[in-house]
Amino acid sequence: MRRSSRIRAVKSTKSPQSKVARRKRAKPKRAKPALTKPTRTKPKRTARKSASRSKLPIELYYWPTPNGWKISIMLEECGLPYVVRSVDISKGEQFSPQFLAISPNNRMPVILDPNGPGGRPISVFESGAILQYLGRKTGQFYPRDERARVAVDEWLFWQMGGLGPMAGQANHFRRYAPEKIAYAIDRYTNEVNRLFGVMNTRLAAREFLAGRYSIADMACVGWVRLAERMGQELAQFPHLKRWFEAIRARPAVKRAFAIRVEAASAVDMKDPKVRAILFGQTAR
Ligand SMILES: N[C@@H](CCC(=O)N[C@@H](CS)C(=O)NCC(=O)O)C(=O)O
Repeated sequence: MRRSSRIRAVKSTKSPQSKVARRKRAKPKRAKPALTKPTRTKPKRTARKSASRSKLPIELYYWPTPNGWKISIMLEECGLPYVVRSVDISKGEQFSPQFLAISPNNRMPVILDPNGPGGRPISVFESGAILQYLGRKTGQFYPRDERARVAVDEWLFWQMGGLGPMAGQANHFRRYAPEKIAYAIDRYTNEVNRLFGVMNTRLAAREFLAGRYSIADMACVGWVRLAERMGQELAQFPHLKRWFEAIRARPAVKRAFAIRVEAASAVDMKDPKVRAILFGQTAR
């Protein structure tokens, strides 16, 4: 398994919260501070606590799909230390109570940042919210200037509400549906084709979707990577192809795409047990 130098481990996520909980439980009891300097005791301890938290890596709850890649790309681009916790969605790990506590929609990706706002831990679910959070945290790939930020948000939300869901449905009806329903296949394949065309037009006059490389590009690139599965030929979209090749060649993106989760390569989407977990979900 090839790993980024910044990634410490790929671990299963039976208990996403337990690490934080353990950390709290394991904290040794400190001796009561001397009474001579009572006012200095608390701020000193707080500063020490957040300084040690700032050294802890971000935990990325992950499975290798376009939604997962968005976040591994951003973490790699920002040079943030992180560990990958695999969430085996083919085995139903997304439904464990511990995971639901940080991801109420039972979907990955999720991040757990030990050094969140105020120096305290925070978890974030929904890939768009995670990208914005990391962009604000690091000041990278998410401009502060309001006009530039609006442009990034437009394309980020365009991906979240359009490209991602439509590509997901195209993939489902083309590859996983038990019957080949021509109407559904055409509807979603055509819609992805239209959306690729929108990107292609946008990229005719710009290097990246919002001008400069940003979280909006990171959100979209994984879906373009899987163009064939959605019945698309990149040759039909020359500007999109140029954009995709430029992003794919970035060292951080190469590292993110190189993260291997062995269990994911072994998943058989024809296995009735896997299909029962992933498809036909209803309210619980
Ligand atoms: N809107 C969510 C979508 C995430 C999503 O759909 N994740 C899929 C994998 S790509 C998942 O966790 N699926 C688990 C399941 O279907 O039970 C986001 O952008 O974070």
